[in-house]
Amino acid sequence: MGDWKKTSCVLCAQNCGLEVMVEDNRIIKVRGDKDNPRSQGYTCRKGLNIAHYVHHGDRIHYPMKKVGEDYVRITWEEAIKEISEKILQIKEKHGPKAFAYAGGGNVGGQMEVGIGLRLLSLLGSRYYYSSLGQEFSNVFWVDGRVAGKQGLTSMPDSHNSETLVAWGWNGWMSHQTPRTRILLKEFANNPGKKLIVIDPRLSETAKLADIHLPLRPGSDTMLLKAFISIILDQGWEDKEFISNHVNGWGELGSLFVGFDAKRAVEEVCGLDYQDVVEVARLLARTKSSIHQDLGIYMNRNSTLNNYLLHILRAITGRFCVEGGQIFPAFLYPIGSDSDERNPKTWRTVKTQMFPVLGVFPPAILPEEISNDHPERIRALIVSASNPLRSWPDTLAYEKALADLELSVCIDVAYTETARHCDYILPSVSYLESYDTTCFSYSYPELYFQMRQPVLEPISPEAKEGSAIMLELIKALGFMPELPVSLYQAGEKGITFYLKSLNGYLMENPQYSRLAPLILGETLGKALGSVNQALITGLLANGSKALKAGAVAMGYPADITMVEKMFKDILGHPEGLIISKFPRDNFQMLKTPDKKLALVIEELLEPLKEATIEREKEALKMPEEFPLILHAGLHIDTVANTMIRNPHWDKEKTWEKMWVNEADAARLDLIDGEKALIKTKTSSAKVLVEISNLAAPGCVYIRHGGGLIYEGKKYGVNVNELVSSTERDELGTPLHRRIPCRVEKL
Ligand SMILES: Nc1nc2c(c(=O)[nH]1)N[C@H]1C(S)=C(S)[C@@H](COP(=O)(O)OP(=O)(O)OC[C@H]3O[C@@H](n4cnc5c(=O)[nH]c(N)nc54)[C@H](O)[C@@H]3O)O[C@H]1N2
Ligand SMILES: Nc1nc2c(c(=O)[nH]1)N[C@H]1C(S)=C(S)[C@@H](COP(=O)(O)OP(=O)(O)OC[C@H]3O[C@@H](n4cnc5c(=O)[nH]c(N)nc54)[C@H](O)[C@@H]3O)O[C@H]1N2
Ligand code: SF4
Ligand SMILES: [Mo]
Repeated sequence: MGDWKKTSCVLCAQNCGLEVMVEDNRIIKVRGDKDNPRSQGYTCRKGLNIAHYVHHGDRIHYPMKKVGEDYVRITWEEAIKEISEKILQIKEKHGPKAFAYAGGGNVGGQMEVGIGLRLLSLLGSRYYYSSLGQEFSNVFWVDGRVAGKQGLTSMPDSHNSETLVAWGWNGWMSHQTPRTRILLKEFANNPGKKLIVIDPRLSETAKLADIHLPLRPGSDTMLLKAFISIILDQGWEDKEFISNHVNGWGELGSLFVGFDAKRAVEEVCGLDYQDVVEVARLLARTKSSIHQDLGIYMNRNSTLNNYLLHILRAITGRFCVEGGQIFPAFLYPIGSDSDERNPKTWRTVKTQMFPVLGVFPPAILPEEISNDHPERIRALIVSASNPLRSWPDTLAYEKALADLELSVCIDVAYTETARHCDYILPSVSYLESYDTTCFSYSYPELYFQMRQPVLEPISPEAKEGSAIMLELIKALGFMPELPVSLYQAGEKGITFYLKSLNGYLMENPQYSRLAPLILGETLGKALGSVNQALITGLLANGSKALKAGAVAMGYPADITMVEKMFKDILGHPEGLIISKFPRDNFQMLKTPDKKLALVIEELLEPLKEATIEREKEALKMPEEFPLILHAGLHIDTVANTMIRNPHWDKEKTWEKMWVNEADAARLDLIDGEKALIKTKTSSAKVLVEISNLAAPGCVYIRHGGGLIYEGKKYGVNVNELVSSTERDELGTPLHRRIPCRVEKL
């Protein structure tokens, strides 16, 4: 028998603690890890199937290069040399704007991003694209204004709420909060707690709801405005909270006066007015929190809706309070602020798009590559992301990759994207390396887990993504000659090393911006892992609040803190609490006065213009495409594109399209037959499944279909059906509202 080893699931952002039994370097059993302080033994079906993520027939075993239509094996030396030479040629000829970096990390690990972004900036470019730019841009942008920093997004403190609103979130399937199913069952069974689901369909989560508001798809703006006006009309707003913690309400409040909530609710949203009034009361008068998700994020009016959600929470006094919306603690932020009002913020050459949180939206990338602007993107490094299955408009992406002068894919698997790149470089998987993510939010205690390898590298030649990036940086000549003493310092413990590094940087201030690279290179050698070295760097650069909280827990207040904490981290592969943040959650705000800055000038006009008449008109579907395609359900047979062996999905959901009974009857569709779905972009054959989970007027295809495994394609890649131009003002795709029609075959 093998041993149980502690790790975590890497298949969604929850990173639940797992224990795996390993025999002959294979995972043979999996169970939830009760010792993990955050997930406490919780797992879902996907976590229990994690072996499929590492053991499958499409792992990449060595560097490869495309020659004609085939890939040939090359050595690491050849790969790094050829890629860096090509980069230098492109830089020389076309300048820094020719480079883009995509991905670099996903829900399982992000240590590579720190090095990848520095490579990009050493080349002189800021064109970083990631999946964050196709779901969170709108909320991150709104947070930048209201909370004072992009990406400073509040999380529902749902385990302590009395009312939980699931708004465009199907938590039963997608999780997105610790121990979700336990939480949802608690709400369903406890008469003192109310679960409200705002979703056009009777989702698995809606089936558990105390009140389900099956609103007309896309009518969320009207419902939000209605909630706010009802609360104001009833005098239910929290006046004390508003006067103590909110700036700008005086100016905003008048915009809701005279809004005909009843008419909006009944005529636009198609809901029962009394139900809506009751939910407004629960929002205002109980400990409420709201979890919004892709039904809001990837939908029309996303920026405005996120803004209205902030207004709703602020006037009901739900920010920074127990059971409300909490700004979580973190070791490192999810990204760095990029305010588009600053003239130094880059825009793209073709679409003139700006980044949010330093991230450009994937929907524009094909256009930024396939054009004839002299400064178009010509070289792309993509890592830990699978644009050809995950990002909108697969066909445009295929063309774009072919248009590049250099494309490099770093992955663990021979993915749909890898198959279109000039070079494929093998990374060790998240279960074969040290890594961590910033998504495992907690508050006020800062939970942290550094995953430790539970398997030997399955491909002996595979490396950490961060180490690969570092190799490229060295080959490009960006790394100075470092003194041997710095390499040796790493052997003498982390404290000694950090002092030596500080000394070196004091003497060589010109290299300060290279600090993480130097750390990764020198301490990384000593520790045998660049990622581990980077984590010590994150600890050393932790915020004041983090350090004060660590000292309060007994960590030393000087530079020795890092070594002590790092030892504890290594000694707790199940994760641990490393700091306690101030209980006063308002202190987490980045606005100068620690108040919520509720006025966003740019959104005042759109807010006024969102009238009942205009919304009614805007919600009409075009005659040619009368149905709404929900392009990508996140159900429990999907793990984004992380699991490659299709056979773990016994229900073969990759070929299905869900449709409700009335629509099926109208379209003369029979359960189990093939039908044709057509969008403005393309068409596909799908297997009809008639289901009461589907809302009238909508059809559903899961996310992550179209997998190519061992040369065979499985089902529909829904991103082939969407155009990259179906996006909003921040570049977010409208995947929850793709006009389509379905035809009987
Ligand atoms: N099993 C599983 N879990 C996952 C993932 C996975 O691949 N598989 N992926 C993870 C990731 S990266 C993410 S981002 C999350 C996504 O998690 P979710 O956002 O929960 O995923 P969706 O399946 O898109 O569910 C969105 C819900 O919004 C509803 N909706 C659609 N249109 C509207 C509308 O107009 N208004 C409202 N109010 N609601 C609407 C849909 O009916 C649907 O129930 O899941 C994570 N968890
Ligand atoms: N149409 C449509 N498209 C969608 C969605 C939708 O609802 N509809 N959902 C979107 C959402 S919310 C998200 S978050 C994205 C996710 O899309 P992506 O950013 O593509 O993320 P993943 O599919 O999780 O994984 C990406 C890649 O990481 C690789 N990988 C796994 N482990 C490692 C590792 O250790 N190192 C390296 N280098 N690579 C590794 C995997 O093999 C995979 O190729 O998809 C989005 N795409
Ligand atoms: S997929 Fe998410 S919820 Fe399921 S076990 Fe993994 S981390 Fe936990
Ligand atoms: Mo996501």
